[in-house]
Amino acid sequence: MTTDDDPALGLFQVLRDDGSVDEARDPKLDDATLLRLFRHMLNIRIVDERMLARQRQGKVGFYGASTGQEATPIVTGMLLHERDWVFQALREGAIMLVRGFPLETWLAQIYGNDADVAKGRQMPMHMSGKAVNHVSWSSCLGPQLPQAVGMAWAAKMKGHDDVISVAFTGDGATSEPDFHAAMNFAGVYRPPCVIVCQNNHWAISVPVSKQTASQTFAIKARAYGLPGIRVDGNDVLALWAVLSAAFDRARRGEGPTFVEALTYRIGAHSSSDDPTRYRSEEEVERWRQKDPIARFERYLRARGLVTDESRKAMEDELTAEVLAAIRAVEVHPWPAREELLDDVFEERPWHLEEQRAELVAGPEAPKPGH
Ligand SMILES: Cc1ncc(C[n+]2csc(CCOP(=O)(O)OP(=O)(O)O)c2C)c(N)n1
Ligand SMILES: [Mg+2]
Repeated sequence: MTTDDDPALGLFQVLRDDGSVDEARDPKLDDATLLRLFRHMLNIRIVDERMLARQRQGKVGFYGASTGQEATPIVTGMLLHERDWVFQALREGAIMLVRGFPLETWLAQIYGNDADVAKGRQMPMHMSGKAVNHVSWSSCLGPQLPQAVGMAWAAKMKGHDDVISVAFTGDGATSEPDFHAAMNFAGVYRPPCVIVCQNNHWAISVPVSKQTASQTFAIKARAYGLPGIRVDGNDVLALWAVLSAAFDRARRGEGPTFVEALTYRIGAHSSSDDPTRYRSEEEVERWRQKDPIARFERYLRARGLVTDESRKAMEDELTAEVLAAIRAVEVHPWPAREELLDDVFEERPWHLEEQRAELVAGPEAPKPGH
């Protein structure tokens, strides 16, 4: 077997750079699905641009964009069923939007205001939604992986045969003990889960060459006894083929899969990072040429599904929707401060009563936007 024939060492691709496809691997999606994929990708790119600007204006404290990495979360969101579970890392929040979570409520998490389902108690970009079975990630890297494996295992034990869970990790988080614990449990107990590594080449300033000596991340799966497959993470059609096969396999009770999606973080790690300190503009430019949205757009144009006019109309419409949602969310006040100590105990013990009384007697926080 050559490297290219080995799914853990080769790179599964469908879309060529010129917009043509590998016919043998093409998942042959219908026009409406192709356009929905494109629309969702464009949407999160616009959200990211606008929210990074809001962060610079001091309206929100922190933001982590998925620019350049939109394809994996959008394809995942489109493929999942209503009862499936998602355990995201930093850059997969858009899955919630694809699964029908309202943008305004999603944004409220970033503002931490009273429209946030988590009541403003999480750092920005740690969104969750019970309505879409989406679990917030933890700022410390890795815990979402054993959580997802446990969730799938629980579903299996309860006989919920149609439910799968999907977990995400970055390349950097594969060095965390939780990654290895999750992969080992997945291999041994074979719950219906899929673990996806978004290999974007960097963990803040640490390159993949300092993260692992393995030939690829996908090959790590072999040691744990589960299939590993390496896919072009900037190729929407390849992701569709690989992820749908992995999800179906889990759904059929045939066990977990580990997927490495090769991609690149075009922007900064987060609003607190300056990537010019550790990587070259030439490298970024090389990856800009592989932009997943532009590449998919070339394919859609070649199929006659996107024209200059339809592209502009879609972008204008999405931008108007995003700006409307931002305006709507920004009028919300902070959560009432007396709520801060709710939900800890069923009945508040005396020491929390005391702290609550002190909190309420103290000075008020400034209103949002000031
Ligand atoms: C246990 C732990 N160590 C370090 C950090 C600081 N940190 C936050 S994000 C990050 C890089 C993560 O890289 P990767 O897993 O590749 O994900 P990416 O940000 O590239 O999507 C680091 C080191 C942390 N949050 N938790
Ligand atoms: Mg990374």
